[in-house]
Amino acid sequence: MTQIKAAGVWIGDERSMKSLLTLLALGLALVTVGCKKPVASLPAPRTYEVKGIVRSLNFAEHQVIIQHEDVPGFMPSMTMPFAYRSLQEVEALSVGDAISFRLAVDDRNSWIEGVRKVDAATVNLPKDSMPVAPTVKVERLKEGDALPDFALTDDRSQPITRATFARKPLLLTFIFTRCPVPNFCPLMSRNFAEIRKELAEHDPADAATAQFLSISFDPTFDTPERLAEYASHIATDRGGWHFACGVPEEIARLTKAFSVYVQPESGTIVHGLCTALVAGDGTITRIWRGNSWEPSEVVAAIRTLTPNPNLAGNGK
Ligand SMILES: [Cu+2]
Repeated sequence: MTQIKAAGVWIGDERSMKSLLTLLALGLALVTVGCKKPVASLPAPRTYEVKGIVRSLNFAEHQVIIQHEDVPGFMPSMTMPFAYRSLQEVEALSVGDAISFRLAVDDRNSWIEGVRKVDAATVNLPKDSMPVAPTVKVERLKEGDALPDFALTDDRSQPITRATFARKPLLLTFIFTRCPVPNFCPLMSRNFAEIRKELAEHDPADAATAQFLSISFDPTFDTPERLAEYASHIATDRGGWHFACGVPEEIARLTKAFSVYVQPESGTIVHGLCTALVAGDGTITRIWRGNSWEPSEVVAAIRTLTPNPNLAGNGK
């Protein structure tokens, strides 16, 4: 079951995906029965019929980047990554193909299904839609590199820099509070909350030491006040968890350093994801890209940075 991702991103070949899907369905059914609700009451995902143009294919991360039409009642036309569940439906696609698909959204995930090629003339993109940003080659920070210094402001309106987190393990990620896609920024924040909960339950010393930083790449909207409001919905106790904003140049510098694709478009932001673990000496020890990582693997990585003889052998 370790291969099942909370994000609904699938690892493995399609047969194992199917069996995993079955296991997940069974697991959900059991949980639901445990909650004394009939299986049939599992909320059905909301679905939207959408058309768009394939802009990129990322089979490694189980995503198709699609420039899509307006999705009335959900989001405006934009170019963004979509998770798929059936490789069969997308493996024959090429960049530039016009497609129709069903966008399914539930509380935790969004994905596309029923993908079909259609006549490009039937795809209704806004006339002023911006061209897709070229993929710029950037020098990525790698595992083993030093965390660059930065100057940000947190949700308590306090200045924070690399020195704020010195000598303590730091887990950082990039989000924006208006993100409408449940398995992107909202998932990152849920995962951080889960990691903190796991640490607090099993390794109180680690929980007290580890620091967390969610950096917004929406500098014109995410003010310290908005971040504080957002944070209050995510964690009641957020000691050691900072939500940060900064001037656009500083945010751009950081997102580029961590190779987080950020493209403002049609009132929202098309973006990638990057989560990094920094050791107390400032070394970036791990980088997770995308949304398919598990809180438990991050917890394990944090534990390796906080050797505490009193907790040796506490492998829970
Ligand atoms: Cu997002």
